[in-house]
Amino acid sequence: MFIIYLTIFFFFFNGALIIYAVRKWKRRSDKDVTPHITHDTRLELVWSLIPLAVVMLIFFWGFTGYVKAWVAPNDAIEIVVTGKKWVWQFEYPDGSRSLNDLHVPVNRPVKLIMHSEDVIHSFFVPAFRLKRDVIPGRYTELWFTATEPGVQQVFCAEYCGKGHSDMLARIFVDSPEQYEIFLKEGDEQVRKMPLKELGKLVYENKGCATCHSLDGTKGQGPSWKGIWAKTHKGADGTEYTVDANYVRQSILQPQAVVVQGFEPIMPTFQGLLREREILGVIEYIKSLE
Ligand code: HEC
Ligand SMILES: [Cu+2]
Repeated sequence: MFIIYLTIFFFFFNGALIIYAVRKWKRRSDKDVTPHITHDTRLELVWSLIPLAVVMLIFFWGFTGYVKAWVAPNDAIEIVVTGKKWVWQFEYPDGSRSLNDLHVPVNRPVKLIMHSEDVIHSFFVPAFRLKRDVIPGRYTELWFTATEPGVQQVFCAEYCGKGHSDMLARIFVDSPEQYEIFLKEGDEQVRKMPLKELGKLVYENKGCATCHSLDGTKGQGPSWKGIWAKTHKGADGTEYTVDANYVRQSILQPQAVVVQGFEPIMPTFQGLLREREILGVIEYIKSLE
């Protein structure tokens, strides 16, 4: 606003000076002779030093704002953000983790320390006017203070492959009490939702959907359609039955048994899914005829 008012002032001030000069020194007759003028040191100093003072004021004012926008306060909560095809993973100061759902307490500065495990992603929170690249082999940072409880959408804003548009996360701005409960027990959904629905939610929100289909089509991973209680073959030909223990093992140690015809590319979800979420996935797979 300072710059706008300054600009409006000088627009009218300069305009008035021009009109005044044009009228005062108008050539009135052929006898008017334009005097030979070289310079006026006093005037030149005035029109150099005053603008210099004004732009210096704008510079330092803007610079302090810039530093404030980029350097997190010392008491900020530090959360490590990992981007990987095609999920966002968050790790909190107490070691607990979450996938695609970032919980932060309201009115506390939060600093995100971000890096990527594969290609360049970009952490974009339109509601907070925040966007920054997430790069393999280098940390980038963002910080913010969320001032209203609620849920905000996060996008990946750097094209990173087939699942790019599904690389979504949400920021839950919690009250301090809700945040403490989240750190201890997981969010409300994890604690209260019926298992089957929770499993569906895990499937949609935790990245399973980028590799596993529900309709029988083969993706990067096998479809989940109708696999419950069936006997499948592993890469080395050994047979196994899809039951609760097997599904649990597939989630925590995906490389223990690699399904025949697939690459061992499934990442482990050890520490990323809570016990109840794993039970939910089991119930959900059971329900897929
Ligand atoms: C990057 C792709 C990818 C993601 C993401 C992924 N998986 Fe997988 N998954 C695979 C592949 C590939 C296999 C087959 C090879 C293997 O068993 O390791 C597999 C196998 C499985 C199996 C065994 C299926 C069978 O027919 O025997 C289960 C169960 C499973 N995944 C569950 C999950 C769950 C739950 C999630 C989400 C929390 C998930 N996967 C996320 C790629 C993925
Ligand atoms: Cu991405």
